[in-house]
Amino acid sequence: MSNTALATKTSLYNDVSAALQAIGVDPSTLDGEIKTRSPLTGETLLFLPKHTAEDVEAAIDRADEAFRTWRDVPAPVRGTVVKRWGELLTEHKRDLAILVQAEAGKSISEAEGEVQEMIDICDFAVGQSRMLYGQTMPSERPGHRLMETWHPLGVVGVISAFNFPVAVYSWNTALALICGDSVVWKPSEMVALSALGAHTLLARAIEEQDAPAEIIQLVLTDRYAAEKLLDDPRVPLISATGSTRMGREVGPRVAARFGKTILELGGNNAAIVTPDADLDLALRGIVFAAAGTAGQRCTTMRRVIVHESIAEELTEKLVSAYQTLTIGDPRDEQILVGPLINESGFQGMQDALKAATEQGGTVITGGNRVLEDEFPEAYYVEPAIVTMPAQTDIVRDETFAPILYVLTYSTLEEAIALQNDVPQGLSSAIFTENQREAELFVSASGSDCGIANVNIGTSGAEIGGAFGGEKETGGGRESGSDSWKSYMRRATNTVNYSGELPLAQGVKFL
Ligand code: UN1
Repeated sequence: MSNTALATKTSLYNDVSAALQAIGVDPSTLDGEIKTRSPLTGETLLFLPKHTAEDVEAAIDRADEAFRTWRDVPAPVRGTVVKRWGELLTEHKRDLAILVQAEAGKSISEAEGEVQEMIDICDFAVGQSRMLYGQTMPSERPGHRLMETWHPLGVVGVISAFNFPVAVYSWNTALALICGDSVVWKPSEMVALSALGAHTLLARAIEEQDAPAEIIQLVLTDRYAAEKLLDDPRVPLISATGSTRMGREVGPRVAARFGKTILELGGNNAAIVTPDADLDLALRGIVFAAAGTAGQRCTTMRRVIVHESIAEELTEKLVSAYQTLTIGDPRDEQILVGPLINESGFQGMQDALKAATEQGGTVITGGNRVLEDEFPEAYYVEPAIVTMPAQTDIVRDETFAPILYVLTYSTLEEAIALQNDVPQGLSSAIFTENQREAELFVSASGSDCGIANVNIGTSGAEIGGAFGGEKETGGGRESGSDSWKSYMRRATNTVNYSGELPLAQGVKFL
């Protein structure tokens, strides 16, 4: 089907076309098998070409070839490409946010926030390009130097999910590029236009800086063609964001050929609210983390573990706050909660609510589909709060929708045990003004997650820290801190300038 055959040109279509054009993509040139659909209205936006398995292979060929030039470009020079990308993203922040909103259904503030994460990681990576430090260690032998050097790794395969269509790509790509790697990106097909937008701006930055054009490759395809990336030994690192189910396939498959992975999989993030919490602050932190982005972040708060003495008060406050949430098409800037991505997201939420009820829970607010008459093809829901008598199976599962389970506790040790007793280990939080409680939570015997916060919610991490989690979340770390090391290989060098040949450990030979 051709784009010109689309019967009606709605205002959404026009906004998306204008944003694409501003970014440098002419929508009339797009055509093909990938159909992009907006969760805002359910309408089809545009068709894009779909790459085959052979195309993926050819993309790997080109990226591998370009890597051989790129790896020898000095890292601070590589940084200028990322610097320019950051400038272009700043210039086109609104345009890219319009695409993200159209395809992922976010409020414009959250969509712009996602582009801001890209700009931030570009800044970070530019600085890091001058700080790819290796250490020098004292050698045990006279006249010897012992040191380590960090070298580019090769082609990095980035697999990203629908809910953060562009930011997660940028965390990986800004670092991979300054580290001297090339990148093949397989975004979720559901957000192909956002991907094309982000890719086009980076391609322009690369061209303007006279860097090799082929260091970035965008493959728009399904998971089957993308399997080429998993199996190709020329792709030493796969960074994959998505479900635990996906990670269970990707991890062992890449490991079977001794490839490395950065896995960012499911989260089942909780907040503990203690009797010493500032309840109004906790309330705001919980509502944003639980209902924001319609519950479709991997960092979304899915559980509140509240002390029994304040459970009733907090629950009442939460229910009142949920009543004030504006739900609907987030092109209206007053709207806080947009749609679920699609029908299967909606079905998943309904199934989870049913299971929760069967397992003894009570839905105390929300859970219903709304605006069905206005948008029969889109899935808007009231965020739900469900009180649970215990941490049953459904609570231990990640449902990618706005369901907040409320559990109670009597001792902090019990609360921490509950918080940790799920298969996932991404993000966590405690709300308390009591330093002992806060310190215990962030200590070795506290939260077992990759992210453990005090007096803020579980979502909305800054790029400066390492992002990722433990257990079924996959163990990967990307974004800030020293995550760049995952995109490089370390060589240990012993240099002998003594003219003698003393052996290590005092070994004598010849
Ligand atoms: C994700 O949901 O995949 O911490 C990423 C956050 C955002 C990133 C979420 N900075 O919520």
